[in-house]
Amino acid sequence: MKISSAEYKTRRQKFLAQLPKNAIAILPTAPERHKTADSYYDYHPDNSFYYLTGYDEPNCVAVFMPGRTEGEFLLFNMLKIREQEIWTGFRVGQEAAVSEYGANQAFPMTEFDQMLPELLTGRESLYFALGRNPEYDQKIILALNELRGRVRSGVAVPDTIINVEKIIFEMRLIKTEAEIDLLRTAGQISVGAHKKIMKICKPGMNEFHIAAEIMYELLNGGCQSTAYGSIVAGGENGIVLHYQANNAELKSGDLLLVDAGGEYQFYDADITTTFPVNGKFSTEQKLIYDLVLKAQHAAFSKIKPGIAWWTLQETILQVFAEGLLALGILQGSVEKILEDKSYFKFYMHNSGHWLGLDTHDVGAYKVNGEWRKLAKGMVFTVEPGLYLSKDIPGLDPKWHDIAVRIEDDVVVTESGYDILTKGLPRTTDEIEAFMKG
Ligand SMILES: [Mn+2]
Repeated sequence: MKISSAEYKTRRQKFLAQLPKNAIAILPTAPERHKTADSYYDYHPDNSFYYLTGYDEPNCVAVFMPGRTEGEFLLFNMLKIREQEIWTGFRVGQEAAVSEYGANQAFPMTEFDQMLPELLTGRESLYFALGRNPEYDQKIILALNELRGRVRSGVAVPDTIINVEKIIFEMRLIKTEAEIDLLRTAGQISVGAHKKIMKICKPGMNEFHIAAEIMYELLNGGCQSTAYGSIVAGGENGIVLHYQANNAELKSGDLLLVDAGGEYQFYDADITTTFPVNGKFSTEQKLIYDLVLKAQHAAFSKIKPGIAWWTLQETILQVFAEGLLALGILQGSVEKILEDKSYFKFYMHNSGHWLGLDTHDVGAYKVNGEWRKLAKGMVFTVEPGLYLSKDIPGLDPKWHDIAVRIEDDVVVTESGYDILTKGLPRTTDEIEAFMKG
């Protein structure tokens, strides 16, 4: 299962159709990041560059020029040099950039700087993400300056620079069937990893044992990496929303909150499970867990095309306000709690985020000042949570350090939604039975 070259071609056509006739778009991929003088961090291409090209090698740049007779899509990439391939692996080279990746023309990266002024000549606007890649900012500035020095000889220079990502981010927000397949695969491999850790978790283990087991299951399932740094947070560590230390001992009587997912062919999964370290919820843990699960289900039930994004958060807040009031954790009335936001000390984040090539995927949440309406093909997380820190003044000690988040990934369908991360034990009964069995 792979995104086909035909789909990449369709994406490029849609992108090109949104560029003015006399524009040029320049999209470098992400730079390699040095770890030491002669070693690098794992390479990850720029996601918007990858979205339009399917090309994952470093040191390349895509150029789009609507209406150009020699072709509208140019790729500058690394030379295929046998001696270097022996050290760092296969390279596509210029020939295959055309035959396999659909470039109209491909040139060695070494020629980019020299060709750039000529490519910019006669183009009125430049679509480029300034500030994203300082090396390319510099190249662009140098080329523009060189051209400006030649204006007296009648050379036309782009006089506006427009952020190219705006177009691509909107495209990336609506997923195709092939993308949804990959997101579902990422989701299902990640579900397997979460089930595995629920099975093996025992008091006395360390958070890093769980983190290691997740990594193993994800890679063994075919993921290229984790989608983001796994959060494995026992007991009070669960209060820290982006806890990354993952090095504390897991204690009987504590909950374990695990927020982890895999990246599969560059598409991400994002799942949070919360379960008791010893396999049995306490009365208070169960009450809070049930409330969070209820909020998640309430949010799910709203998902369909046409619903405003913020409806999901409003739904969660309503359930939390009612529930925290009923449990005696908050006082007053539901209206007052929602009005004065007193829930905020227990729930301080949003209902979720877009999901795709990025875990916190791109695309605006508001359009013309209004919350975006959901549409078929949008993929996002639904992740309500309650974090009952012992540091919250006036909180009855019986609730101290109960942290619960429940997170799944969903896709909006024609008439509703589909959960991409199906298959996890989710109710407290299901979790207890699963951990025992
Ligand atoms: Mn998330």
